Amino acid sequence: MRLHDPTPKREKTDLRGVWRFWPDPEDVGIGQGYQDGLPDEAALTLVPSCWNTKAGLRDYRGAAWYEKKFYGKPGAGVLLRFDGVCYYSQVWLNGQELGTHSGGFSPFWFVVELQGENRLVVRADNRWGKWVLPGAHEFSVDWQMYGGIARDVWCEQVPTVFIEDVRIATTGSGKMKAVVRLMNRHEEPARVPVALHVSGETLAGVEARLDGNAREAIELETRIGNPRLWGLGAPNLYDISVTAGGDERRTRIGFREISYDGPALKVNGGEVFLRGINRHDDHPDWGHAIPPGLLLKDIELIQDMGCNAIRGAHYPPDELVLDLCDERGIAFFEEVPAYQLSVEQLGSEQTKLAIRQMLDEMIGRDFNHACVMAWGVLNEAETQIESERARATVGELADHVRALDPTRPVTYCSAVRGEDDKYFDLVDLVCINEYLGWYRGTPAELPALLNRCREVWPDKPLLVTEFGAAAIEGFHSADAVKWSEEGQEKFLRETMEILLKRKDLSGCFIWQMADVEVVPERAMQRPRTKNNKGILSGHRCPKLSYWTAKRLYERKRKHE
Ligand code: ADA
Repeated sequence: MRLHDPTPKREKTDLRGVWRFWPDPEDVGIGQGYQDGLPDEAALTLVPSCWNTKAGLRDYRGAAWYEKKFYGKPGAGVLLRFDGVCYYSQVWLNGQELGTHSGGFSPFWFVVELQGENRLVVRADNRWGKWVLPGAHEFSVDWQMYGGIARDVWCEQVPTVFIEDVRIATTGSGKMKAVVRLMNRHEEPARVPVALHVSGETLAGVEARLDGNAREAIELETRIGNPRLWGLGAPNLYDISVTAGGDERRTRIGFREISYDGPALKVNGGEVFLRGINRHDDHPDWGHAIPPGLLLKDIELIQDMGCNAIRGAHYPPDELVLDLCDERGIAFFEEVPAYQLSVEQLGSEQTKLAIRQMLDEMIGRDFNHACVMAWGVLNEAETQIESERARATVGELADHVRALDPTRPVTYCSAVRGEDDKYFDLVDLVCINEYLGWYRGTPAELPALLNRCREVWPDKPLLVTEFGAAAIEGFHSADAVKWSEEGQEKFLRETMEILLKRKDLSGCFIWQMADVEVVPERAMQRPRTKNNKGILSGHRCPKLSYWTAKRLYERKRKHE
């Protein structure tokens, strides 16, 4: 669900709702012909949803099948879109395979012709392996590997020539450059007028010529005078419409400039301090398929505690989260799920290509969101180990992001303290995840560590993108022992007092907003099979540390 309709002229069929569902632990479905219809005894389920929130399937990792019958206009050309299927999916329509997709957190679509009565069948698979990142070692992820059609599904009628994508780069001086990607569905060549409208005023136009069954990218440049800039806490957005013949795409943009050519991160020329928090798209009752109202509540809770930034751990979130951040002037640090890769995985061609695909899809979906402040290509890979192939991968991924989007910094998050990391010279920001006081040492060691980081990397913005401690909700201790709410509060207070005073930091991000479910392999490290470092419980009930974080972030905001 979005805050605005990107394609208002297209007649849509919403495919959310009740589908037939059938787990396939023996993975025999294709041989049994499930693509032509599921077994009669198939149960019902809701889409979007994650099967791990269904009784008896919490840790099911394998294939499962979905089926939906729906009516359409015979012969109508439609774009059939999935916003996210975890993690690998195959799709059939009326018995014909449409294709596959790898990756659970980015949209994919097919352009097809409908019949009157249509049968849509999806095979989803949440095992990790050759097609799925993050890595494939035993403790691969510190979240739950949910499976299922976790985000919205719908189809929308498209004309012969339609707009596939619109990306608009802006500057703080009001310049805007739109790249409009068109598709011609017919074998006959076509000509269509393409125009760019800003807040209802037509500012640029051109006639596009397309060969039969071809795509074409059109560039439209224009400028508006004295734009109301988008900034942290200043959510000035502009409604954009791009028309191409009878089709229209709408988006919202912000005019702003992010600069990072020195030790400070700046937005519209002013230094910023990101009062951040890490947030998973996770809920104990919904998995990744969090209803819109709860997503809104998350953003309200985050804003209410004085945050002005969110890091999307560790994958692109439901796009509604970005709509809400655009509208509230909250910065978003977005990354792909390339999580704790070994230096060997980092050096493998297959891994690089998989990360590249995820970057293409993340940036393709979210380019126009004013709130996105940085693109992250890795989280906690073994970047303390020098390797020519790993260096080549990091360099190529960083350059690929810059080619896709020259307007934002590219980075990765490292768990090896900045001074020991070998590849930060290849990216624009130094981002370190540091748990002094939880996994080792004490918060009192943090200033020296940050000083060394600053010495090694004097000319790049420095951010602490994770710091945190665990607390089992409701467990209290007069001695503030580990795992108690008092212990978490003490850790957070001591650490935030240090971080929020530093003039050489561009931000810090608490790990993490809410407790999240994790894979069973982590159970011995993660009591209750949850990552308990939330300052909220999984059901968003504040722990003691929430109030401390709120107090300290509010104090920081008032002194800005
Ligand atoms: C890492 C990782 C997080 C989480 C955290 C923790 O920094 O990036 O996903 O696992 O550690 O809780 O230890």
